[in-house]
Amino acid sequence: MAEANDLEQVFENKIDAEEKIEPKDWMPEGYRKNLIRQMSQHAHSEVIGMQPEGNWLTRAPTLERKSVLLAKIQDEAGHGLYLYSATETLGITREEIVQALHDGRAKYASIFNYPSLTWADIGAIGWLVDGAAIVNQVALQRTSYGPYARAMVRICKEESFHQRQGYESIAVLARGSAQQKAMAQDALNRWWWPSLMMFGPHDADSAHSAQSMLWKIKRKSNDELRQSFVDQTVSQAEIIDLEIPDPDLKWNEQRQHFDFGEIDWDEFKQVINGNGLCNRERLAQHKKAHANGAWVRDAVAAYVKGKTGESGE
Ligand code: FAQ
Repeated sequence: MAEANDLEQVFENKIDAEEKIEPKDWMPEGYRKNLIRQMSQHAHSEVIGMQPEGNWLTRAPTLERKSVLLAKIQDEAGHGLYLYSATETLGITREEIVQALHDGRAKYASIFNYPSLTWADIGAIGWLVDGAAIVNQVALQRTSYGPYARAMVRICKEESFHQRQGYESIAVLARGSAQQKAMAQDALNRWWWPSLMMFGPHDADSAHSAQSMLWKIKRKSNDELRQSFVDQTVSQAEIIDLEIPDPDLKWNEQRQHFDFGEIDWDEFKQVINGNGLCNRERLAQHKKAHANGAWVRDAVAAYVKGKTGESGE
């Protein structure tokens, strides 16, 4: 018992001293489980997030736009892979992680359950969805678990390029013909509120936040991050002469932040519980792609076994 207390104390001291917790370090079971939950969901988001963008690959308006979009989508796959690998350092297999997604036990970001209806949506995803993701991920570079923090450093660099290419793409539409501008505005109208939902419930309603903040898994709360995103995005919309679809949005001199309207939390709950516009389609597509890739996993396992005599699974 004394030994367990000592281990706990060493862990707490490291957290207090801003030292990273590494895979071989002792950690409380709750810390490990919470990290597996958040990191695997983050990985799933990166991978499922490829679907709404992939929808426009064959219809990108120019070869250059297509190349950029293809590179971006491949980056997202890479982010998923770093994050799956980082999650595996916590003692769970890739197979178990993917199974949890397929069984509906693991979530992925609500935003990817909305459809990408027009080319302007691709700009909006880069500008708003990657923009929101970066705000969160910059804070996560200082998360207490070493492999997660290190994965975030590279991911943030790439997301930053994604955000800029999305903003540039929607800016071109916004200063184009009246029809193109209307398409850009329509995309902003549809993606704004789901982007704010990406930060999760209000702090007071967030099941995991208090403990995650104590363990320094999360460095900023859901509401703090959401506020930063709103504050930085309002002027970006102004520059390209698009209007944020929120009549309650206004600068608050006293708080030195923008006030903004209330999110439709019923819609949020519906989406995270599997009833959004595209939940079924996204999961079905993932299951299909996973089944189609079984031969690759089998071939790798057979190759590793042939080389080492060990099972490659
Ligand atoms: N969607 O107690 P909290 C990207 C769930 S990457 C779905 O506040 P927590 C790149 C939450 O899991 C975007 N579920 O939870 C890209 C929990 O349910 P559980 C992904 C949500 O973990 C761009 C319950 O509600 N980024 O976009 C959402 O402390 C373009 C209670 O919530 C990350 O995942 C939601 N929005 O805080 C790719 C960042 N919000 O698990 C392609 C890492 C909450 O008990 C194209 N994750 N829930 O069943 C985080 O920072 C946190 O997990 C939060 C939620 C902030 C998302």
